[in-house]
Amino acid sequence: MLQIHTADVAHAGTDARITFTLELAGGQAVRKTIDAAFNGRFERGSLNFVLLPDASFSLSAVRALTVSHDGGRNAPDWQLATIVLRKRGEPDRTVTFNQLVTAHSPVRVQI
Ligand SMILES: [Ca+2]
Repeated sequence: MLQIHTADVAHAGTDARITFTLELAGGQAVRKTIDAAFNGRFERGSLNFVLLPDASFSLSAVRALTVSHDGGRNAPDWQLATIVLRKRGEPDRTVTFNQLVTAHSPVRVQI
């Protein structure tokens, strides 16, 4: 599961379609796209939770996390603070972004 914290500053939120990509040791990737307009998600200062389609991997196998969005709807630029990788029985892994994610410009953080 991803626990995503949007920064608490003006215009931080987004309603775009966001894609999260986890790169795993061995070269596999796990990808999930969500609609940030749904149900008030990904607004300023909010915490949102995203379930991954394949949760069979260990968090320790994650090598990089990439976020991108399609620039959809109004004011799509997204001020992303942190993403915490969480899985039962494993320690959390916190990935710090603290940057603006703009349309079609994926932000990749190695962890
Ligand atoms: Ca939103």
